[in-house]
Parts: sequence; structure tokens; C-alpha cells
Amino acid sequence: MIRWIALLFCLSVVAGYATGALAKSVTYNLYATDGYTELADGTRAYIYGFVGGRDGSPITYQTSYNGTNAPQVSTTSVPAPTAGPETGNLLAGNAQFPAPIIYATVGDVVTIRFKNLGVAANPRAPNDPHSIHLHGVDVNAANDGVPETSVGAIPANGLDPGAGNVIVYMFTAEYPGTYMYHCHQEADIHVNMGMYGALVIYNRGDAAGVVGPGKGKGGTLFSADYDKDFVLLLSEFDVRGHQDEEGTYIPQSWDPNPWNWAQYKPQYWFINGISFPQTIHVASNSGLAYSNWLAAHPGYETLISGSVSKYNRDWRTRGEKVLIRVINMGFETQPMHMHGFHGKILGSDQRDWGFASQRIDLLNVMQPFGKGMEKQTLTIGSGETYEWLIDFGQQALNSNYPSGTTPDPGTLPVPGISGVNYVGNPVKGIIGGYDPLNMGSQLFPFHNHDDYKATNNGAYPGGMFTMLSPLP
Ligand SMILES: [Cu+2]
Repeated sequence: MIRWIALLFCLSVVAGYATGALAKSVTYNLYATDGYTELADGTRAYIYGFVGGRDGSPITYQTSYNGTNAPQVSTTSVPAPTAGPETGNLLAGNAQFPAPIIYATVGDVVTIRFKNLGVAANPRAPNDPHSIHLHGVDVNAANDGVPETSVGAIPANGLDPGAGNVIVYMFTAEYPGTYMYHCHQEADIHVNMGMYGALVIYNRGDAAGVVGPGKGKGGTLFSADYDKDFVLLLSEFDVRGHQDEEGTYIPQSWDPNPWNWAQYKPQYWFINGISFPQTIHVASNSGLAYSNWLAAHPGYETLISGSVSKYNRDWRTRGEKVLIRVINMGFETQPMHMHGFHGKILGSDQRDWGFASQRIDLLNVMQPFGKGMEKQTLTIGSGETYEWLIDFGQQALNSNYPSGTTPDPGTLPVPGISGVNYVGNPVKGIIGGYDPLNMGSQLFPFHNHDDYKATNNGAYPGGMFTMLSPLP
């Protein structure tokens, strides 16, 4: 008996050592500030937001939109925040929308050093404090980022107590899955103003955990293997509220009341902070190339692609398994609908939904596609996350598109985009001569089924709308 206890003790020490050896420290430097983002139709919207990234790595950020010229994209080292008044910080006034993705691996100790640079893009706005709420992470109250119940929000430079301080949030990554983070100061305002981003916790050994989501690397989540993962962060703006924070909101004759957020009725819907057609790699209205936008928002790729034929460890199907991490950070409930596929729901809110797709053998290999909780429309409420796995082998590469050379008035109309001249594929070449992935294959819409949300300020198509792109 004693021997067994001794053996168990030794094993637990070894296990503890191995666990400790794998754990690492991951540090992010984040700043709060303001700025302007460009909406799909060129509208300039005032935002609050975050900018920064991993400590020790350079970041690429997008400059505030001036309403005329395409924003610039610049690369800089991320300065570690230090306490005290801040002058001359390059990042001030250049809030990113959405906020930089935070990612780590189970067991990692995650440290977020956070400083408020104040409002630089629009000095008329109040110099509000900001915080970081780690939504879904089971942190203690001090690290919960709610000013009234946690370590307080920090004001920027000024006379307020704590101005210029650096807040350090810490947690140990425990549950793998998809999370979000956002400011919780006056959350009705600051969330809609743009202060949110994705947070992803990977399992140990996940290749994707080294580079983060949207980079074409795979891993395992809730006993299912995937070949690559994408973040789909859903949200929307009522620009009247943004005008109110900017100091430019003019009440209408039919509604002379001052703005308040209970009047919320949005005009713009986003996937990862952009709208169709930018979601399928079209340049912004001002001319910012998608590749530059993506460089400044790493991990937020919006065009979902996968190989229809890549063989992988799940012998039952042949296509790439593509994990879509759906996050609803907006104030509305969104029915997201994929054409051509049924995605398997692996989990929700950072927990395994094994009951929805039961494992079938001792190796824990997932049920083949065609069984379990597979959905083509997923209704997701504010604050929820889902992991939705697509098998691209559910589709072949080609279908029987008609071929021809005559511009087809029935093809997808993209406002402001000329150069319709397709040969054999209704979409190929339609986007100003730009072929999103140089593909000769089918494309499938993936969009909000409240179709009025697939609009940009009332113009269809737009808004919360992207594509699924089967590849060879
Ligand atoms: Cu805030």
C-alpha cells in the first residue's frame, strides 16, 4: 500500500513538473485610445478602441481614417506601457477596429499591461476611463475589468486619481475555446464605440496556438481535429451614437431628444470590423487594400476557405476541417447562415458540447459528418461564442456553371465595382478584375439571414456577409 502511494506521489510530481515545464508566460501591451474607422460606404465613424500587441513583437497598425485618403498602415515595436503622463505615443488616436486578437495556450500565464492614452483623434470627446473585461475567462473579481467591482478603470493623462496608471490584468489559461474581451466602462457606450476584440485559448500542441487564428494552422478542440481556424467576430454600429460621442449628433425634428443608447437601431453590420464586399478581399471605399487591412488586423481573415480534397486524420471524410470561431460582440441576435454546408457545433461559451456530436470510439474520433448537431443557420446572441466545424469535403470543387463571355446582369451586383466579365464562373473576375483567391471553384454565401443586416446603410448587398470558398 505504501509503495503504491509512493508511486502515485512520484507520478504526480512528474506530471506536475511536465505541466510546469510547458507553461509559459505570454504578455500583451494594450493601449486604449480613440480614432476614426472607415465604413463600407466611406462614412467616417468615430471610435474608441485598443491598439497594441504581444510584448517583444512588432505590430502593424492602421492609422485613423481622415475621411478622404486611404488609411496608412505602419509597423512599429509595441512600447511597453509605463506609468505617468504620456506624450508623443505614436499609437494615440489610432485605435484599431476590432481590437488586436489575444491568444494563448492552456497553462499559459497571460499578462495584459494596459494603459489609457486618452482621446487624441477628437479632443472634444470626454476623457473617459477604460478597462478590459475578459469575457468568458473565469478570473477573480479584481481581474474582471468591471470598474465598479474590479481594479478600477484608468483615466488618461489628467487630474483624475490614477490618471496615467498602468493596469496589469493576469490569468492562467484554463479552458480552450473562443472568448472575447471588451471595455466595461459605461459598457453601453464603450462597447458599441468599438472597444472589443477576440481572445482564443488553444490546446497544448496546437500548431495554431503558435501563430494565432486565421493563419492556416490547425489543432484539436473538444476532441475534433481541425486543419485551420477563423475568427468571425460579429458586431454592428448605430453611427448616431458615435456622432454623439464625437459631439456632432444633431437630433432630428421627428426625434428631438438627446441621444441615448436605448434608441439603438444600427445601420452597419460587421464581420471582424468590416462589411461586404471588403469581407471578400475588395479594397475599402477609400482604397485601402485588403492585404494592408489584414496586416493591421492579423488573424481577422474574413473569407473562409478550405480544401475539398485534403486527406487528414479523420478517414471518414476527405476535405479540410475548418473551424469557425463565431463571436457575437454586438447588441443584436444574429442568425448566421452558410450556403452549401452543414457545420458541426463542437462547443459554445468555452465548453465542450460532446453531447451534441457524440464521440464514437476509444480514440475519441468524432462522428462522421452527417450526424450530430450540424447546422446551416446558427443563431447567436450577444456575448455568446460557438465553435462551428465545416468539412470542405461536403462540396466538390466545381459545379456546372454555365460558360460564356457576356456580362450577366443577373450576377451578384457589387455597388461601385465595375469590370463584370465572367467566363464560366458567375463571380470570378467580377470584383474589379480581382479574383479573390485565383480560384476556379464555387463560392457559397455565408451571411446574416436577417437580410436587412446584409446592407451598408440600407444598400444591399453589404454588411454581415462573406463567402465560403472551396479550394482544390
Ligand atoms: Cu472604455
